Amino acid sequence: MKTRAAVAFAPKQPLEIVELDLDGPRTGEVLVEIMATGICHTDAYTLDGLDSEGLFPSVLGHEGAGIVREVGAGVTSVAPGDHVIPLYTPECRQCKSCLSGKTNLCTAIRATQGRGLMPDGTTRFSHKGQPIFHYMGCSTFSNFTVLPEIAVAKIRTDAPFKTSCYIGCGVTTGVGAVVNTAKVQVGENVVVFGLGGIGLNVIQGARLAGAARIIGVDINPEREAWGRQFGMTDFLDSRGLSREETVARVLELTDGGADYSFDATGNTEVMRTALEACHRGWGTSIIIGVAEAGKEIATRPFQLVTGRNWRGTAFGGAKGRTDVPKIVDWYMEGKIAIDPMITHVLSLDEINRGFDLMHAGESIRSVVVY
Ligand code: NAD
Ligand code: AHE
Ligand code: ZN
Repeated sequence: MKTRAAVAFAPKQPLEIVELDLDGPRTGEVLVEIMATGICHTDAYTLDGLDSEGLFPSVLGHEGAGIVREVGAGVTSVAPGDHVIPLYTPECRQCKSCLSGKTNLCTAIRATQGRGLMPDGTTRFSHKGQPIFHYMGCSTFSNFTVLPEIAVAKIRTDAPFKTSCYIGCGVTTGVGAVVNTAKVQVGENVVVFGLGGIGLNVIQGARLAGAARIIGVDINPEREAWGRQFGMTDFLDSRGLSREETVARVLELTDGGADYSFDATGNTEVMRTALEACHRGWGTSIIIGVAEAGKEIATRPFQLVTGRNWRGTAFGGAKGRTDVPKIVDWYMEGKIAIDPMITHVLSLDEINRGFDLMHAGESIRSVVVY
């Protein structure tokens, strides 16, 4: 079949809206009509050539929601007409990682996914006879895409696509980092670095968990009002502050340091600040941000010797097929907010504007509606 898609033909170039050929679903695969997709900073990072796994030409996008239109042989868990959210972290329920109960990082198809291919080692997309790579196993910047069955979460049919697509990455990542990875307890102090599409969801996750102080740190002063809207109690404008000054301010506000800090910037210097802003003896810093290829984190080992912990989280530690439908329920029941964070709704033809708005700090989330 044919599908309209925004294709990343080369790094640092605007996406091009073209018609692609799309092969139908094979055994264990499903064809999904994407109804809406968010634009996450990770898409921008890959488009900017900063991802060590980045491949071109490819169809980016990993934060979508849509409807199953066709299923391949052997597919039993979803059927045409089902509403689904694509999962860049699938859940096979059979691999060592899924069975461990210790991680959400299913390994069933990670190797081919990282090479921009379906599990059988081929791509379903092509343009003028040339193969086009998949991205994060999702490629939601295409109106139609093919996904492995284990990489779709079936969701309720009354959830609007325009907002629930954000659960495909940003909402689940931010809220999940708090409730699944950190497991923040009532009365604990939380510090969030970077109040964008992910960090604001960390804030609302911290509020949900009953955190006492929720401190937001950003270099964009306009993010203060955004943070307060979702439960932030204190804001620190870190423009012009050294690491030591930022840490000192957090220690003052928290009586010695954060119980949990979160990096939602992807900046390795900020990651160090976030670790050092943790409470001596027990504070844990959780890295959410994705750093550009070649960057490394550093700190004095003394920071860890004296009881601070450094951890990371992908997709908020959520097991996609199990947890995503529950997060959709939380949204539909009003436990978490999504609508105000969708600041811009665009057509596929306008998708490059979504990247510009993100880089200019003018959007929280832009969503493309097909
Ligand atoms: P975003 O662009 O919406 O937000 C980033 C925020 O960080 C902005 O408010 C910006 O002003 C702020 N910021 C930038 N530099 C800063 C600094 N030096 N100090 C303080 N604040 C600073 O991006 P997003 O979509 O929220 O994504 C945030 C990060 O999370 C990205 O690195 C993205 O790739 C990553 N991410 C990771 C996962 C995961 O599973 N681990 C999932 C989604 C996104
Ligand atoms: N490909 C990059 C790493 C990118 C990365 O860490 N991705 C996160 C999701 S970001 C969503 O917006 C993730 O899920 N990581 C786990 C995984 O298996 O990819 C690199 O550095 O090579
Ligand atoms: Zn993302």
